[in-house]
Amino acid sequence: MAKILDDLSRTFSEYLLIPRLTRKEHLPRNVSLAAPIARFKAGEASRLTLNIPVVSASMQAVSGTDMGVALARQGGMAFVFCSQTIEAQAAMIAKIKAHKAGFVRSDSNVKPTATLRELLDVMKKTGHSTVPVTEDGSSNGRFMGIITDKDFWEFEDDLSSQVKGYMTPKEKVIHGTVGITLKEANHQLYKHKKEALPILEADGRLNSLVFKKDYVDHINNPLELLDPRKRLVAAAGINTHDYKERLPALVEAGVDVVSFDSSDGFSEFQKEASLWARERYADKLIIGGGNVVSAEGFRYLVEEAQLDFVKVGIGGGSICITREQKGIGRGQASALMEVVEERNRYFREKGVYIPICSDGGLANDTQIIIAMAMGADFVMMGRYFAMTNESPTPKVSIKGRIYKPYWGEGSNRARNWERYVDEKGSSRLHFEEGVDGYVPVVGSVNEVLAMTLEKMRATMCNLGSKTLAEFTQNAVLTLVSEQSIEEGGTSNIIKVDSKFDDDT
Ligand code: MZP
Repeated sequence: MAKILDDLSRTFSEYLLIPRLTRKEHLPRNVSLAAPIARFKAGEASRLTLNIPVVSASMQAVSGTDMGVALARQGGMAFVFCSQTIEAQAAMIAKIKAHKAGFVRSDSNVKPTATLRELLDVMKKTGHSTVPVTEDGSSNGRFMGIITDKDFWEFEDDLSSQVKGYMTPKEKVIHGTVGITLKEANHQLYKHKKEALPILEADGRLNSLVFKKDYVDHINNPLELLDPRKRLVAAAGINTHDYKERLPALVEAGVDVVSFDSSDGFSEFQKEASLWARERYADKLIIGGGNVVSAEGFRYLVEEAQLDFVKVGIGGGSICITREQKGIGRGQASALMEVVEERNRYFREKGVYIPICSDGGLANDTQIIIAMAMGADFVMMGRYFAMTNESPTPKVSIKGRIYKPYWGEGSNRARNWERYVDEKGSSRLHFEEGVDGYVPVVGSVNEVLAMTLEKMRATMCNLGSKTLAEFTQNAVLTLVSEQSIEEGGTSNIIKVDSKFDDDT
């Protein structure tokens, strides 16, 4: 006979946190939101630590290049969607990795004999205003000089003239040589008040460039998540069908973290794919997966599939109809608490800590905070990021308000993808597990995250915590009745913004 669990399937909105002693040092500015993302042994550290405990979902309407750059600059990461061709996904990862670095390989270069018109084409194509001039026009050719958009006037100068007549020649260019530290390179930029510093190899060939704007960017984004080569960290969703081709392409493009994207990850498919990936890339990559909603599923993915982190959540996503369609899933709070308990048991037994990601169904900032308090190491969100300027969808105006389309990876809109290929090779989707809709536009990633993280830091102080680990340790939660939820809202006043609620 089927087993019936004793517990009710509970959601985050059914809980509140009880404050603990706030000491004087518990100030938001003293709070760290650092979160591990890769399994680690007791006493050691995670191979990679997120600077904020937030990542974006591997979805077509959420995580493209712009999201990858924006989130990594804030200290998190975007899982670039895998429901696209391998080439397109790898190109997105490559762009994120190329976005910024201390030492950037130049991807716009010209020969000294190129015309200004050809130079302009390069500038317009790449958006770069500083272009190194090399003997053969390659990124590693003999360095001859540098030309910027300030060295000529597009509408005054003869565009058939050659670059060499306008460039600053090598003798006059302040440059560094390979081996220079980033700090020293930035100091040179400062000392000579330059925008870019070419770095040359001993034989005079161009190696890379260091930009002042990258330095400024770094100062403005102190939490940005960088790899050891000072490039933004990039993450990607993968599937259990084409991983043997997709993963090598993503690794080649520079991906740092991958995660299996599946509504039900408790499967031999995920184990097989994960072991294949670990065998080849365990030293290069952090490999996560899921999703699961039970202790049993978690153990399987940790012990059998050897994953670095495990995602929890089935059917809670804002666009998800898996529970209605297939009858599988679990309230996100119940699922998370059971998996966290199992994770802690596993840590006590084996001395290995497995980070847990709470994925989907986070409807507001409070729920993100409750998920963290319940023991999630980080959260994954789709809708939250679909609403930002950086999601890869166009803005649309509906009845005078600005929206963006947002659709599930299991919706008809995403149906032509290989994750839905049946055994006969047909790409027909049998039934939908996700819906297609619109979400309001709320601003840029850094604007919305700033508010969410400020609230998180404040709540952590209320619970006498300076780190997320302390926060979970100190958390005391209470179940709330429907009446107390009502009590928690405003009462007996007419809200100033109530007119906005009427017509949404
Ligand atoms: P949310 O943040 O929009 O509530 O949920 C995002 C999560 O929903 C994703 O990370 C993924 O786990 C899940 N998802 C994506 N597509 C579907 C679907 O079409 C889905 N059913 O459930």
